[in-house]
Formats: sequence, C-alpha cells, structure tokens
Amino acid sequence: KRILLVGAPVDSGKTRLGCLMGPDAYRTARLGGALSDLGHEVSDLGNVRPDATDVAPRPGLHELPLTIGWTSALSRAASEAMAQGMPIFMGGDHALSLGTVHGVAAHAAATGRPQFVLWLDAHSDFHTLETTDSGNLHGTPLGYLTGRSGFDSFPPVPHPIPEDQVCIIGLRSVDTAERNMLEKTAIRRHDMRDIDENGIAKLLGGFLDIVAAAGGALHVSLDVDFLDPSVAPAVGTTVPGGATVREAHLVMEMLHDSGLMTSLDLVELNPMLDDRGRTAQLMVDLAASALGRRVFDRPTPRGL
Ligand code: DIR
Ligand code: MN
Ligand code: MN
Ligand code: MN
Repeated sequence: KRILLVGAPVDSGKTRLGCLMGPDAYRTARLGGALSDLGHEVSDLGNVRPDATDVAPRPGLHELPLTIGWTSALSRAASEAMAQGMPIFMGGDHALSLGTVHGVAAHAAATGRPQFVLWLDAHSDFHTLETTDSGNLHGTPLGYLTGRSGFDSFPPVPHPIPEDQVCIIGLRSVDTAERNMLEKTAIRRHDMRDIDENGIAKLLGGFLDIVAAAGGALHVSLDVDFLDPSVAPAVGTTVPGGATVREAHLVMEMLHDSGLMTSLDLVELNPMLDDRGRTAQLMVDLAASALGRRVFDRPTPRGL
C-alpha cells in the first residue's frame, strides 16, 4: 500500500497545550518505519499549516478562527492525499477531524463511494457551536461532519456523513446536550457496557459488514482516550474504564483483515503528558496492526 503520513499539529481544540508535538512524537516512535517494515511504501508529507482567516473570535469558543483555518487547510490536504493513497493524519487534537473527514468525504463523493466513519473515543464529540459548554472545539467534529446546523463561518459541508454511516465505539463521557441530540439520530453508538456485554469484535464486525455491503470508504478516527488511561496516559481528557490494549489491537486487526479502511486519524496524543513515550509507542503499534502486523494469518477474515 502507498501510505501518506500527514502531520496535523492542531492544538486549538482545547485549552491544554501539547498536542502540537504529536506528529514529531509519532516520527520519533518510528511510525513510518513500522509501516515500511510491513512492506508498505511510506511517504511523510510533513506538517500542514493552518490557513489565514478573517473570522472574528467568538466569546465562549476557544480559538475559533484558528480552528477554522485548520479545517479548510486540512480538508484540502486530506482530499489531495486521498488521490495518492491512504493518509494517516498524525495529530494534533480531535479538532483536526473537522478538516480531515471533510476532505475525505469530498474525495469519496467525487469518486461515487459512500463515506463511512468509525469513531473510537470515550467522548461522542457531537456538540455544535451552540451546545458546547466547554467551548472546546475538539468536542464538535461529529456534529459538524454529520451536517448539524450552528457551524456558521466554518466551510460549508456539501457532503455530510449520513448518520447511519457513523459508528462510535468506546463511549463513557457524553455531555447531556450530546446525549439528547444523539438519541434522536441514527448514529451507531456503543458505550463501554456494550463492549463488556457483547465483546468489541461483535460490535465492530456488525459495522464492517455494513460498510462492505455498501462498497464504502471507511475513515477511522482513533482518539487516545478510547484507551484506558492506565495504558495510555498521554491525553488531557482521560476517562477511566476504557478499552484494553488487546481490545484496541483487535479492532485494528479486524480493520486490516476487512481491507475497508481508507484513511486514519491518530488524535489527542499530548507528548507532554506521556510516560517515557509509551502512549506514542502504543499508538504506533495500533497503527501497525491496522496495516497488517499480526502474529499468525487468519484463514477467513471477518467482513470479507
Ligand atoms: C467534552 C470533552 N465533551 C467537551 N470532549 C472531548 O469539551 O465538549 N474530550 N472530546 O476529549
Ligand atoms: Mn475525541
Ligand atoms: Mn475523547
Ligand atoms: Mn477530545
């Protein structure tokens, strides 16, 4: 596979700084080398920079103009990279997905494929500019990308992701406003209890079957806080009770076997909060599993 590493040092999506160091942490942890060791052709395209904008700041919303500048720049970078291979966006906080998913959705529309999104996160990130109480825009990408109103001055969303083409797994911190909105949607959502009771393979397998049947493109957005803080401490918004190392690897291994993943975000890594690089290393290992690292081959991959 041709893989493009795209640095997205977005740090405007929340107040705690540090995610801007994420792309270099992934480079230091040898993300590119891990993937080329698997036989892929890997190019590091360097870091994207935000567009200049003349949008006015809005009280109560943290770094709105800068986040809008990132959104347009990353949307362009994403659709360009999609034309060349499979992009891996090295974050950067989750506000980067406002742009990356916007761009991959435009590419899918141009090539006539339905775009699906798998959101691996403790949070639903389903706020709008109106409902966010924190004012942190990393809590809004799924609201924006599914075409909710209340994103004035952001780039328009000509190709919103249909709700039933979005699946969130790992939920354990959902704000009241998000929950009330989510319950009125067809977004597929699995909280930690669902994982406990049913097993993550069954939940993901069901979604992958739907993507495969539709011939869809699949964007995967992996938030560090999907993982339990005991194994992935380097994130500003840890929530106890998260996915285990094996649950996360199983998701990635199933994604590889399905052959469905067309783009990937690695988000919310804050190297300032890491413990001897272990979170960066785990994220690199998870990306490697998603791109084919395995112990043994499986005769009948799921979803095929
Ligand atoms: C919270 C936290 N729901 C907010 N969100 C996220 O600020 O809106 N934390 N995404 O990682
Ligand atoms: Mn998130
Ligand atoms: Mn999160
Ligand atoms: Mn977040």
